[in-house]
Amino acid sequence: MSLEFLLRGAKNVLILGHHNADPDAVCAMLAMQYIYNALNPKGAATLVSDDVSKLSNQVLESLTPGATVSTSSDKTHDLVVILDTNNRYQLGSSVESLLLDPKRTIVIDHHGINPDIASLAEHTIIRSDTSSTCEIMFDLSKELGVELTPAVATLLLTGMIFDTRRFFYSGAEALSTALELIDAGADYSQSVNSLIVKPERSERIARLKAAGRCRIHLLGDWVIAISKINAFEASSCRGLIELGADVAIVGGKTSKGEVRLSARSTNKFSSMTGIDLGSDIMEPLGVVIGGHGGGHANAAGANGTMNRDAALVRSVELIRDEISKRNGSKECSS
Ligand SMILES: [Mn+2]
Repeated sequence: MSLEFLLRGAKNVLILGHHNADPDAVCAMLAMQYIYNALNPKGAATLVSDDVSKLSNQVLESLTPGATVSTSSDKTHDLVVILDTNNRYQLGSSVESLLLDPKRTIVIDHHGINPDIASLAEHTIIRSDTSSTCEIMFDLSKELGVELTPAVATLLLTGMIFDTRRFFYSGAEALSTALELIDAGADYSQSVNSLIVKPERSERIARLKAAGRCRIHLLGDWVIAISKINAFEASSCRGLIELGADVAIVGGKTSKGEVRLSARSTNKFSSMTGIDLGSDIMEPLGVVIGGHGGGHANAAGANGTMNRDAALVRSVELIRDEISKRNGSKECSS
């Protein structure tokens, strides 16, 4: 069944993004709503995410004041479109309950395919070699013959700039898509400005604390930094990478007793070792903390409820095992 057929035939579409929806997810959701209404002007679309990241809220306020992403829906939907994740656990528990039969569900995503995808959606557009979901949305708009407004083009460019870290993690294809979006009216400086943040004092303190508590493990030539903090785990990981780590893994514990692990690595680390932080490290650690993990080669995470400290110790062992599995037996020390 084609995407066009499904979108034209649905009266009330539920458009979902992953929990803590980032600008790629949120901008793709708004573009999906636009494309759906272009094909089906009488249709109603509801945008839902368990929660929207602080940066995404800033992007929404700056680019589309008035757009709403709800945390739930009490309407009856006849089609679900899931964007920027293909894993039900990344949706968040409150949103998971809104899911429909896989026959009535479409997934559009650029992450690695989750093996349980068939239980989630029968219709999938998964392009793992694409740098962002927004880039896929632009390709789909062309395939569907939907002309974008400059405002929607700006949203898609913003999602792309965010997910590629300003084209640091992308190839020529993403750059040429960005130029096409600019040709379609996207405002580059508006996109860039919507993403600029000065971290708040609390976040800067968390990053500094993570650096202060950091344990350094030297695995061959690689520098692995492990730390604990109770908030801003992902930001702390990025901070540790900027300080010089090849891999940073930070474990957090929320006041509700939730355990969160965040991991980042440099491109050099993943390309030279072939280690995928999502499938090789965070998936098994998700089990250790009594939850689920996954993500990208360079950026991954896991959520659970227990064993934070054991998981951090295990993370170094997993990386050590993966390195020696791949390149024989290089001596490791910590
Ligand atoms: Mn994305």
